[in-house]
Amino acid sequence: MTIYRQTLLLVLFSLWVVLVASHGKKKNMGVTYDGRSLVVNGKRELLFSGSNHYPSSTPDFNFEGNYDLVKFIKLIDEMGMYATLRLGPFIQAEWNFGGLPYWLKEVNNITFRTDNAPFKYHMKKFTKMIIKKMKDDKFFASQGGPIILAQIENEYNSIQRAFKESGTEYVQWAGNMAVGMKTGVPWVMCKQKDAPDPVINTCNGRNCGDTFTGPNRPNKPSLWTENWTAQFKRFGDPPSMRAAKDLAYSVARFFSKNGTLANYYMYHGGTNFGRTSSSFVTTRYYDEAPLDEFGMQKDPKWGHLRDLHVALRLCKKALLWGSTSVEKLGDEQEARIYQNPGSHVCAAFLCNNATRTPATVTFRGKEYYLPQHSIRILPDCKTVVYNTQNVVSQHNVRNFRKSKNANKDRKWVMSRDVIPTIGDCHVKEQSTMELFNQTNDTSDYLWYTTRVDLDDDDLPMRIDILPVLQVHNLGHSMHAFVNGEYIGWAHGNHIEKTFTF
Ligand SMILES: *[C@@H]1O[C@H](CO)[C@@H](O)[C@H](O)[C@H]1NC(C)=O
Ligand SMILES: *[C@@H]1O[C@H](CO)[C@@H](O)[C@H](O)[C@H]1NC(C)=O
Ligand SMILES: *[C@@H]1O[C@H](CO)[C@@H](O)[C@H](O)[C@H]1NC(C)=O
Ligand SMILES: *[C@@H]1O[C@H](CO)[C@@H](O)[C@H](O)[C@H]1NC(C)=O
Ligand SMILES: *[C@@H]1O[C@H](CO)[C@@H](O)[C@H](O)[C@H]1NC(C)=O
Ligand SMILES: CC(=O)N[C@H]1CO[C@H](CO)[C@@H](O)[C@@H]1O
Repeated sequence: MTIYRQTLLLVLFSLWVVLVASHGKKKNMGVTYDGRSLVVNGKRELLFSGSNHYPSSTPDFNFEGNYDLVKFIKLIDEMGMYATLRLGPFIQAEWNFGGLPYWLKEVNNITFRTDNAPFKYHMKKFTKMIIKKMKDDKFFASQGGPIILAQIENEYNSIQRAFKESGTEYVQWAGNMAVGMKTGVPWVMCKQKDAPDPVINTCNGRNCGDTFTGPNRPNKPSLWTENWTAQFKRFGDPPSMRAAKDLAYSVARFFSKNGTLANYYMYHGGTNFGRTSSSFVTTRYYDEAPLDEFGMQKDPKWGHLRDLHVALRLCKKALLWGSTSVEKLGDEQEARIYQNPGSHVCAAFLCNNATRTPATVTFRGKEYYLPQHSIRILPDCKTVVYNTQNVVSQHNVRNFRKSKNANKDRKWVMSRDVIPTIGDCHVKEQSTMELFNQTNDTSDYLWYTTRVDLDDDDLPMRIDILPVLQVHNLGHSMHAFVNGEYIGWAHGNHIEKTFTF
């Protein structure tokens, strides 16, 4: 288990364009980039990509027993897709301890994710090990394999300030360390404005078309490494949906503003098996993604995005080689145009940013009706092939039936816990010890026992006033027993973590 966590990678695979690109004869010119896009085997590319945490996938995709990353990358290659290797080692990913193994916490003098020698030692060792595994099987595009991009760290900027200069040092160190691995493919750092050259700083977010401040050098492309297709759920959360229309708007907007790669997070949801989850996160992980927990299409999201990708691909030449301009069409309406002067290559995005009101605009002598919060895509600057607000893809519903097969040999097992007395406790301390530390992250349960001797003077005189047991701890939930008798339970939630019992 520990070894597995250590090698958990977030693998993203790209769809569509990629299928075409890799069906030709393989060249291994590797991957570079310019101010427009990634340059794969010598050619600029538009890339559509979807995140998948393969260990959370349905059983026919679950390499149980070995969690075989190598096998997974091979499969991606066989399917004619590319991969982005986001190797962390801290990956967040709503996973125990963000993917870091428990033992790392016990390393002498370690401080995670900052300019700290023990942490850097282990981070480098891990990165080297993964890169070697990938190189041994010739998985990098520079070796003829499917990996076209790699990521070090993850959204570090959310904690960077707490570490002051040491945080800044660490970012530089991490970027340089990764580049030093010589993979022949570019590295990215997401949400990291100060990513050191030649590492590309990329956007994570819901509306990168409007929120991304852009690459930190003109010779780096605009890439979107995480865009929520919904939101992961925590126990007690209301249902979370992100409408297909809204998602399509954001992606179209990003591509209308120099974007050339978008990765959906998640594209395929999954299941948190066993204890593989972070606190309060539900077992069902990202079921609202275009491919649900079971790998089935969720429509219209899946179809509406497919149609969007087709429309964007029709604009490929203009997007990758055209020069950009903007034409104001109204207060909140604009056209974003990619055009090659002196050629017929031209693509336009007609955008209505008003959230409530539709508008009719005139573009190059023709009238266009733009629903509220919508983008129309015109791959020849004349013909509308796609409108983010106009969902033509069918809605589907999912039904569940009991599976005879799955329920055939089911065996239920019951076990009985012995309620320990103080004499049974292995560790005796004056204050409660940390659970994570005591169990080495092998269990979420731990008995804490204390003994309080009361004599008659301690007990209230009136029988309607009961003694109060107060437990101060940072655990998530508690079952309480007094004199071997169950007296009740209490728990916190992700917003209000503490509770009083
Ligand atoms: C840990 O830090 C202390 C105090 O800075 C130092 O004395 C000790 O040698 C360090 N231990 C290791 C294993 O680096
Ligand atoms: C897109 O890139 C061009 C240069 O290639 C630049 O002039 C323009 O400002 C960029 N647009 C946005 C929205 O970043
Ligand atoms: C579009 O509207 C949003 C909020 O309604 C605003 O934050 C954003 O700046 C607007 N973008 C443009 C290009 O007008
Ligand atoms: C728990 O943490 C303490 C202090 O950091 C350490 O000395 C001890 O070895 C840890 N316990 C286990 C079981 O690892
Ligand atoms: C946790 O790890 C420590 C040190 O490796 C070991 O002594 C202890 O027995 C382990 N405890 C559990 C509950 O696995
Ligand atoms: C993972 C990630 O970047 N998530 C972002 C998705 O978009 C929302 C809204 O912009 C952000 O709050 C999340 O951080």
